[in-house]
Amino acid sequence: MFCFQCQEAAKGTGCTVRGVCGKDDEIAKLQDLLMHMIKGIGVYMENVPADASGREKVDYFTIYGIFTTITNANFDRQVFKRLIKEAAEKREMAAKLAEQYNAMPTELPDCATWQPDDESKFLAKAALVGVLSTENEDIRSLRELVIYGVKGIAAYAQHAWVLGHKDPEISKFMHKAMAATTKDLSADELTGLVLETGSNGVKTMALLDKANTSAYGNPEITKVNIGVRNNPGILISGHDLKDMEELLKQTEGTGVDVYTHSEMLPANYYPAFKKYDHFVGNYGNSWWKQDKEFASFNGPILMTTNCITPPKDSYKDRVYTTGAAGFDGVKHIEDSAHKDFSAIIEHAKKCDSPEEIETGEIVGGFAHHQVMQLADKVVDAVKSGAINKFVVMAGCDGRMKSRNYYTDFADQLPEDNVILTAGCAKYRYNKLDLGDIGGIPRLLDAGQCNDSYSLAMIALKLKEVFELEDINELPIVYNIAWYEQKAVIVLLALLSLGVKNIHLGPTLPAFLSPNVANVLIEKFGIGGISTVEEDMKTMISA
Ligand code: FS2
Ligand code: SF4
Repeated sequence: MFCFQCQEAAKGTGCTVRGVCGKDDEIAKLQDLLMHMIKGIGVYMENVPADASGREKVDYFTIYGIFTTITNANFDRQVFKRLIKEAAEKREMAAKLAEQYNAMPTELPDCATWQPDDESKFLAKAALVGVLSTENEDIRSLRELVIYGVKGIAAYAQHAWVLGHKDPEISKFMHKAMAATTKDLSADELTGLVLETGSNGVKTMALLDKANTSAYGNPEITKVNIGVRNNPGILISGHDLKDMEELLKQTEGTGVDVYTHSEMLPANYYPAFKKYDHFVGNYGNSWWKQDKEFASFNGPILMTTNCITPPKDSYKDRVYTTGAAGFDGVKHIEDSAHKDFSAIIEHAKKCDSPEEIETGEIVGGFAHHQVMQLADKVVDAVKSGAINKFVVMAGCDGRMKSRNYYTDFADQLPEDNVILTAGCAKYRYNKLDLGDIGGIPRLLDAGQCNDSYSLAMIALKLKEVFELEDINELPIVYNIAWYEQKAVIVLLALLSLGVKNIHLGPTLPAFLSPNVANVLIEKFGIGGISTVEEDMKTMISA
């Protein structure tokens, strides 16, 4: 196996024996083969018109299939074997569409023709089509940068899709991007595609924002309880708000409480969810602490998406997955318009109530609509100098010790700085007492990683209010923490909006070759991080 798609890639170069995430050689290879098959679908679909009838099944398969390969989403080898075979059926449908719409490709690469009819050949085939099959390291780097951006798009598009918000133009782009990685494109052409991926990321995050807010209302300032009650509970994690809705509805009146974990925390900010009395609050911290927190929660846990870590035996029988998430030997709730969570609810009734690990409250809910309500106050604070800088610290959390940097950085920021955050990166500092500036909290949490879209909207609004030509003239510093591919699309989205001088940490991606990293540094001023003291001088005091 070879995988270098996340920030924890072994030795900063790539996992070759077993993933730091727990992905083994077989699963890594099956994921590579699935991606190969999906590229084949892209080859047929890239020129099929967006309004072609009959494309939805193919589009959704591509979105869903790619999503399963994102870091920490799915570790179930049977799922990948099934998806690889299903990909051949969808590729057949794609070929028919291409024929029907006069969009047949002139060349058919291996991914468009290879047939997965013998399971015993999957691993040998996978070994030929993985990341390292592109020999030139710069082309490999650019291709994978596009692919990882598309993985982020797939995750967000899938969430929007299940809420009934679909954009065939985004699907068309995904097919085009996947197909492009099979072609002999120059580094310049691929760099152009990287930016196009970013602008499609903006479109997808906007689509998901619309899907979430039209279904559940606009997030609003909320105090979230981080303590526990005495009833049995279900802990829900991941990013899928539709699952959240179904779970809350189905648990109502059962005597079972619901708590969020990690990236599901922002569900607490939505009016449609706040109305449920048995929705208690948030339990625990970000994804990588789940081994301890799932153990002490005592009740069943529903993983709706990433990030899953290999479950410990002490709680494995209490874990359920659904949607694109999966793990060998863990119970899976099948997809349907209205998922049936009764098994988890019955399970919860037999469990002890959660063990208290914290008490108190945290505050969040500062997505774009809520911040716009405070716009006058914010603008006045900037004009008067009460707010000197905004520091965007969105992104992901992770296991590495070096991420303590973000706690220290937040803690040491001058008191006239306001942090804008989204994603699970916030757990490094959301329990610090950072105070407020004239009633505006110094930590504004917009929501999940996809709600980084809100942070971009806030920046664009400020640019308009202050009548600036360039978004980079704003007093905003970007110090983003990344871990997996959704952070890659957030980064590319910001680049496509013209944001420069983003700092990315705790380390730069292993998949950036030195030359590609240089292009990003020269063209966009991307930089890494150093020590808190040094970065305070260069990012904040400068
Ligand atoms: Fe955090 Fe993990 Fe949100 Fe990422 S829960 S690192 O996949 O998507 O952010
Ligand atoms: Fe390694 Fe990350 Fe790939 Fe897992 S997802 S195998 S940790 S690079």
